Amino acid sequence: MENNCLFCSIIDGKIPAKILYEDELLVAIEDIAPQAPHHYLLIPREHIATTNDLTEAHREMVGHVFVVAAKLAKQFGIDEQGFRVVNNCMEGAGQTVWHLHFHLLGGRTMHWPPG
Ligand code: D5M
Repeated sequence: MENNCLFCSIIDGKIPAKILYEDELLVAIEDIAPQAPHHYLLIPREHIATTNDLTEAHREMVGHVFVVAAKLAKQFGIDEQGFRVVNNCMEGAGQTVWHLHFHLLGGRTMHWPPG
């Protein structure tokens, strides 16, 4: 738990969010500003600021994020159409919340390359 961290506060129940899934490693919530019909955030419980701060110790957690993303995609029926799992690392890539998180986006056609 990091002071003044939005996602730590959500994980701690101090700020409300629509929680879709949680386990010992992560919490999945609805994004407050959805960029697609389905837009969820997978947030590790551990406060890690950015992908740059990951170490070998996080290997299991990061793998788990993708396993849970696939399960949620199936649960919400976006697995066949296709979906994206996105991590924005640092301001230049669009990161605005400094607690590692992965966007799960689906329910519309995606374009490549992303903006
Ligand atoms: O993504 C940060 C994401 O966090 C962005 O899509 C909005 C979302 N967000 C911000 N505040 C909230 C709250 N309170 N609940 C749910 N979602 C939230 P980034 O990749 O850092 O730009």
